[in-house]
Amino acid sequence: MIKYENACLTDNKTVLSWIEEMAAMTQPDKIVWIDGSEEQAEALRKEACSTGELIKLNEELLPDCYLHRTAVNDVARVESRTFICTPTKEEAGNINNWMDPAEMYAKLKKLYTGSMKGKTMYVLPYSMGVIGSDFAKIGIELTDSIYVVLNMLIMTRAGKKAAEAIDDSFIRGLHAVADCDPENRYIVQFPQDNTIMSVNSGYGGNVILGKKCFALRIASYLGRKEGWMAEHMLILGIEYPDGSIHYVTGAFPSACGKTNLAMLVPPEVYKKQGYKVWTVGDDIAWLRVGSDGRLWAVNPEAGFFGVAPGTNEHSNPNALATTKKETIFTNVAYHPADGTVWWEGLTKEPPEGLIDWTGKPWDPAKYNKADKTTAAAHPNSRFTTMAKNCPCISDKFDSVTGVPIDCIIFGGRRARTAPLVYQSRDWQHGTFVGAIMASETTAAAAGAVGVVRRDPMAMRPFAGYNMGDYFRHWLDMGKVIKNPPLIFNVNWFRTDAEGHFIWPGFGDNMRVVLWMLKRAAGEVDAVETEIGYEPKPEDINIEGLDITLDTVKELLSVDKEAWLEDCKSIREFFAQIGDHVPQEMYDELDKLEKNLKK
Ligand code: OXD
Ligand code: MN
Repeated sequence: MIKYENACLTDNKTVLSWIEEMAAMTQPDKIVWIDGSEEQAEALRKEACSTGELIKLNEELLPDCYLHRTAVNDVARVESRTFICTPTKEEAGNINNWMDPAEMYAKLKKLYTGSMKGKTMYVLPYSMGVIGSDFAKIGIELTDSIYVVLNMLIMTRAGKKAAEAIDDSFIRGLHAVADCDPENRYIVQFPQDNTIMSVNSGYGGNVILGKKCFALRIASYLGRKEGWMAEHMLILGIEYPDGSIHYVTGAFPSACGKTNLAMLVPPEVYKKQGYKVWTVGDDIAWLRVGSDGRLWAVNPEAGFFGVAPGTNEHSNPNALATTKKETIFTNVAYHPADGTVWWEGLTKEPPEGLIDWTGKPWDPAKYNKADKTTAAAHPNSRFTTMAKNCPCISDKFDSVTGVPIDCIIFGGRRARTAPLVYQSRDWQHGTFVGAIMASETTAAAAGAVGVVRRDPMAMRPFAGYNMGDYFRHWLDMGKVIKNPPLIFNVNWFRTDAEGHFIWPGFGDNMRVVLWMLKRAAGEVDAVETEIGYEPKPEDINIEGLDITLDTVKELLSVDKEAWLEDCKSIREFFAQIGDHVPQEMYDELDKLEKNLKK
């Protein structure tokens, strides 16, 4: 029998024997249950400050905020070391890394054995979703990192109440920092075993197991099995002057401004009419069909794990305001003179005397914008912050039913191909529109088109099973959603011949979202094009903007040659996914090509 340092929060035998087995393997000195109390969290923060794991920031300027630095070789999710270990490779598909589960368990066992010697194992029960709601799922993360515990306390609903809701279907997560050896770093999902194992990393996305590992990879697998959807989507509510609120979800690959859209500030023209925006989620949506036949969404998380660089008063004042208290900053720059933090883009000029994200004095003279390695904050530096502190958090954030969705928005970063917005003809076409999502790097100054990365529904790194079967699940869901949301694609990043962005973006994206909501309400006509329905240019409100109707026409133009080229790359990508791609996706592709060649 193992000895717990404090009261055990469950007597569930499956849980206890799993903890026993994991403890026998990792051999911690102590085992501590995390109860979610402020006293325990505060004691852990103090302990982490005493060892240097955390640095306490200025209590006046940033109350209850801390800085953490990861190892320099451990600063991002590592897709190359992330595995989906299903019994057969076919179940995981060609897009995921796969290894035979028995082989992977044996490999991991070696890495975990004795890895917690001299350390404490924390047992953290948590819920993704509001405890007690139909959506909620319970997990337990075992970790040897206080940083992980404190992040999970922000990002999930963790502690005693979650422990009370545990049953045998709980998701098992084991995390050990071990030697933080990148050559032996593994982030592994065993979907059939409800199990996540992460070793040799201390960085957010690899170790905050409730987030990508559970709420997307494992949950997408469970969603398919149980008839719901786990998606990499923000959830946003738009309040009209009459007080009604209409909700949309949006899936975007990284670097497309997803957190900014989730917390957008309405342009003046709408603000003065009384429009407001409410954030339900910035990263993950769990979606179920309601008894009214509509699709309902919850955000299973309790916090935001956002990218810091580029966040400022202009780009995202709501996110910035959220980080002003009870926040953990990871790999940002430190300003010892006043105990605050800084990152590129926070202010025009950096304060003097910064310590860079690696802990060394930063020399601004050596900073070169084009070379990210010279930055004071790591380009993927983060804030972990509480949703409840967000000024525009929705009052439905804690709702057990979630919110009904009128529109699903897909988007990517395309210099030329995708127009500002288009609507799919129906659910099947909408699934295709999501399946062909892509983002490309743009050499902005030269206007050159960069490399295209296909990222279906922004789920490429997060689908817990074969991508072809994931498309099939979307099609199947379409058959049971009687009143489905409309599906759109947007591109905020269209450039002119000189490579300048044409659309202002940020809060002005609301102008496009409002057109979508009008479509959903049947209040506005659209023009049928080769790729789907587009707005009449005059239906995009440009009042107060520095652009003309001609610019909107340009933003909506369809470059048939570029699209036909794109079709070739889509066909190659579908071939890469393999023979699980549903025939319906090829039918849509054929139709698109035919339309473009007409
Ligand atoms: C994230 C990501 O951190 O998508 O949200 O990478
Ligand atoms: Mn994400």
